[in-house]
Amino acid sequence: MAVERTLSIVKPDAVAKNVIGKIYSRFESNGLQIVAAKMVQLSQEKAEGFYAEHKERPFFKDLVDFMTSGPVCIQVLEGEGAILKNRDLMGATNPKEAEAGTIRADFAESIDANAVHGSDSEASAAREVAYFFADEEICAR
Ligand code: RTP
Ligand code: MG
Repeated sequence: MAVERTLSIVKPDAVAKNVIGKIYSRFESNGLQIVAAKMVQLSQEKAEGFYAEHKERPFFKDLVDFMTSGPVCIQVLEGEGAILKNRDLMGATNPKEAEAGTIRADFAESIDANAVHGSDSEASAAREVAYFFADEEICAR
């Protein structure tokens, strides 16, 4: 399987719950390496641009309000099959439907406050990594 990079975000609810380390630990113990990381307070404009694919959806405003409600941790994860592996570790979008042992089952409260984001395809991973990180901010391992 190819080594991939994917974009991950620990969302404001999980940062507020003080579980950044527990979430990072899930990545590290499942063969994913953190090759870039930063904590930021997203502006409305930055959050809207990030979730542009959802701008016509009824939940768009709530999503942007939530993502700007507090700091987030943004990281690039690298590893074999990293994109799908991260999505598997995250669990379903709605934590009520997420499999036991997944990040969302263990740390998320609701479909809005669902603890983590992860790129959902090779194309979105490439776009999302470049949206938040310059090449020189990613540390090859
Ligand atoms: P994410 O992009 O944050 O990793 O989440 P995802 O791929 O699992 O879900 P996606 O369909 O991309 O939706 C982005 C975020 O919008 C919120 N959402 N709310 N009320 C709803 O029906 C609804 N659907 C999606 C969720 O917070 C989701 O993470
Ligand atoms: Mg998504």
